[in-house]
Amino acid sequence: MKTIYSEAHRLHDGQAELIDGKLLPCFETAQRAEMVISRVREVRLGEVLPPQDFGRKTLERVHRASFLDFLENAWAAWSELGRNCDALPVIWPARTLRNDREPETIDGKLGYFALDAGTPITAGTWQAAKAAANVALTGQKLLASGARAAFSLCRPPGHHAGADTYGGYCFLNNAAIAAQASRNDGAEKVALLDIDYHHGNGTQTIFYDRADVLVCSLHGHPVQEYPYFLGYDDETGSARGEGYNRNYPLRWGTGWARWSEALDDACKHIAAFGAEVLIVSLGVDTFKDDPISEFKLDSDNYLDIGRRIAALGKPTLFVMEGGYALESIGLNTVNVLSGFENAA
Ligand code: Q9C
Ligand code: ZN
Repeated sequence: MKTIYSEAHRLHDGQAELIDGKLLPCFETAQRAEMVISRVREVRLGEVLPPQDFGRKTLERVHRASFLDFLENAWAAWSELGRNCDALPVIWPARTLRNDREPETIDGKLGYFALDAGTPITAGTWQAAKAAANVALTGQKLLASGARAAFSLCRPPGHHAGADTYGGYCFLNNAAIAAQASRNDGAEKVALLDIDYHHGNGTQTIFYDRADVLVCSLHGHPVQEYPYFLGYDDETGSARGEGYNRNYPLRWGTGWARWSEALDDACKHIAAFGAEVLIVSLGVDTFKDDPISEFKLDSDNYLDIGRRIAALGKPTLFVMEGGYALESIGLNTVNVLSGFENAA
């Protein structure tokens, strides 16, 4: 399987995130992607290709234009104020406040578009986020021209980003952008399987009222886990999209037995849906030693995940999402891909 990778991810290099009441070093680091690409090379998974540039129009099929303008200009506006640390928000439009007016100044804009204070914007964030979207789109193009599978090694990740929101270390929703591109290239039905530890709130909301993109997500239960305010199992879609969103919220401590049962159920629905293309939001923060997560999968389980996904028999694009256990992120991620290839 081919991997698409861009070194431009290094341009996004956050110093600190607000976590446990403290500004601590970011968990989402450049080293993550370096560990994954070195494992891809070590096992000779296949060729490693740079992304092509698909331009802003492709992004606008998923994201609001004013949001893209914000991401493009946020660092300049922030640094113009003489601030040389990362940009983080300090207030949000919570209940009782208006969320229909975008403020003019940067502190207002940050709160308007951000989900959390864990997602710093740095000088190179926009360049890196665009490159990650192009990495996803280049993988999608390989499928459109007949490849059985591809691995888009995206960084920063994407599944928490909505049409006009960023957060959870995500800026542009790489998987959603690829899913939409598949639709525009002629696939009538696209399935999106999100196996990152966290609920893919951005992906869910982007496709929530649509019947052409089925979204299934396995994740930490929102009563216990980030992003807390979405991801329950009664969120099944709206309007024409009713029945085309499926959530599998799982409690802290979930191990392979319960997790794989949920995966099999999601796969059954994807098979019944009759998707022409499968996009997998591939996070490996479900790992037992992940520093911010509470599931208990081990490294061999990832081989099994790959095999089960391969059994669907669909053209499959793997899009990198989370995973923060640096020493194991390469092994676990590539195990999914090897498990898929050895079964396919
Ligand atoms: N106490 C992804 O995996 N912080 N994003 C959670 C936990 C945000 C993770 C704090 C985690 C976002 C792509
Ligand atoms: Zn995650």
